[in-house]
Amino acid sequence: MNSFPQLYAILDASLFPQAELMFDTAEHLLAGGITLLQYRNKSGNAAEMLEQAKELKRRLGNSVKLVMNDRADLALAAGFDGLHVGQEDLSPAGSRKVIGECLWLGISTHNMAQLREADLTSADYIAIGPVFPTSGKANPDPVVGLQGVREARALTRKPLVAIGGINRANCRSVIKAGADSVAVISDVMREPQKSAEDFLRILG
Ligand code: TZP
Ligand code: MG
Repeated sequence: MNSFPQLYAILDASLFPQAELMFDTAEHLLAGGITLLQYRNKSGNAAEMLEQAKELKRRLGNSVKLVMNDRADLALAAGFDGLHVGQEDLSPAGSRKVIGECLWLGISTHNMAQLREADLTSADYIAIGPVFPTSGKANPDPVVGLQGVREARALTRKPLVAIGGINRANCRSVIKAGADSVAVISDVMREPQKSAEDFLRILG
């Protein structure tokens, strides 16, 4: 993977009162220039998740890489480009058994021990966080700060995605600390097109 997208937008289904608003947001993010998007739904049932994922793919076409959170089966069923797993989901090896070698596989880590372990797997990228305090996740792990990003950078050559409390005001500091990419939920929600444009301009 030569150049990993610097902006990794995440659509969290729980933040949208209606799915239509989520699809609209996705289209605005696309207009704003995003090339990597994760669909995250912690409370939907499988049927609903698959329908929403397929609709995202229909609307975003092939210009955006689509990553499914947690669910290897739905990543395949929806024709997504990748899967993102956490520490309590299928292991990277287990995930690969389901998704094969072609899809991107990302894994979340929250400390250096987890990061070292993830580095030894077939993951295509590693996420580290939360970097800053966040309201985007229930029961977040302790913040790792910019220092955590620096330490993570020193421990892996895989693409490093920073997550947690990242916004337009602080994203440069995160990239400067060594992240290849910033993953963002809240700060791409309210004005998605402008926000994506802002991020890409600030980081570019
Ligand atoms: N994992 C670590 S922090 C986080 C996740 C899913 C939430 C990020 O949300 P926000 O709004 O960008 O802080
Ligand atoms: Mg997970």
